Amino acid sequence: MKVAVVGATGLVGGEMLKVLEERNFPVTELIPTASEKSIGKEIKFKGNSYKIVSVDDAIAKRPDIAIFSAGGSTSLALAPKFAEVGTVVIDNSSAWRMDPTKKLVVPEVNAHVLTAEDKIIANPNCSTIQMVVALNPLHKAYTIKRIVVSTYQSVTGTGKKAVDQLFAEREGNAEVPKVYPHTIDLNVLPHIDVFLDNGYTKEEMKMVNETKKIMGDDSIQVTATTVRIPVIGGHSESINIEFEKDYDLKDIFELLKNAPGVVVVDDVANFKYPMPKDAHGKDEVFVGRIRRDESQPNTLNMWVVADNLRKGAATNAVQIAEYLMENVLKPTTV
Ligand code: 2RA
Repeated sequence: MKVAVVGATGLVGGEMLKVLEERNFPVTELIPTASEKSIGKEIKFKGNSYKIVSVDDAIAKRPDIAIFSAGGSTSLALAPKFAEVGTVVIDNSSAWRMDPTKKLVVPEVNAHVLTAEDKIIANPNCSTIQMVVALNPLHKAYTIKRIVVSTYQSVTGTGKKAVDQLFAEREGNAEVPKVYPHTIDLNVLPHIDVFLDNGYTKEEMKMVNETKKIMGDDSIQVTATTVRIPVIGGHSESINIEFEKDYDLKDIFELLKNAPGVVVVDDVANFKYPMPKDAHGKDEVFVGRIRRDESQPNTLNMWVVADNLRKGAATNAVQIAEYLMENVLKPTTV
C-alpha cells in the first residue's frame, strides 16, 4: 500500500509512523507530508530517512491511504483533494466526525460499517475511543441507558507545546509560551477545547455525540466533564454506567476480559488498577476498579485508561487502515 501521513511531524503523526512500523503495515511507499515549513525535513521510518514532501506532491503520488493528523481546517481543505484522486483518507481531526455522510469508526465496535464507497473516514476523539471500546461489550449484553463520565486527560492530547509547557513549569521556567490559560503543573483544568453556549466544552460534547454515533444508538444518554491534568502517558476516565437491566458482576468481568482490545487490571488487594504510567506506549484499553454503584439499581462504576496518542489516535487509525486493506481495498499492483 502507498501510504501518506499528513501531519507527519506532529506528536500524533510521529506516533502514526511508529504504529505503522510496529504493526508491520505493508507500506510499499511512504509519503510523509506536513505544513510548508516542514517540507524537506527528514523523518525516520523502518530505519530509513524520508523527506517531508509538499501536499501537492503527496496528492500527485495517488496514495492508497492517507492518514491525517493535521487539524480540522487542514483536513476540511485537503481530505477531499486526496479523495478525488482515489485515496482513502482516515482523518484524526474533528472535521468530519459528525458529518452524517461520513463513518466514525472504532474497529472493535463498528468496523463492519465500512465499505468501498467510504473515501473519508473519521477517527473519533481519543477520550471517546477508549470509553466505547470498554462499553460496547457491556452495551450488547445489558443495554446501556446512561453514562456519566469524568475524564483526567494527558497534556499530550493538546500537542507538543503543551508537553513543553508542563515540563518548563516543572523546571521553574515561567517564561514558557502558554497553550493553556493557566499553569498546568500542580494544577487541574476543568476545561478541554472551547466552551459552547450550553456551558459544556466541545470535548464534552464530542463524548456525548460521538458515543451515540459509533455505538449506533441515539438512545444512550451521556453526560461528561472533561479535565486536563499534568500527566503524560494517557487519558483516564471514571465512568458510571446505568443499564436497562440488572447485571451479574462476575459476567461483567468476563465480558471485559474477553473483549477485543481490553485488558482488565483489577486486583485492589495488591493495589493493581490501570494508570497512565503503565498504559503509556501500549495499544490496549485498560479497565479496573470495576464495582457495583451501590447508590442505585443496575449501575456500575469503572476506571478506564489508555494511551491517547496510541489507541486514542494512531493505533485506531492504523487499525482502520488494516481493516480496509483486509476487507475493502485492493492493493496497488506494481
Ligand atoms: C485532547 N481530545 O486530549 C484531545 C485530543 N484529541 O485534548
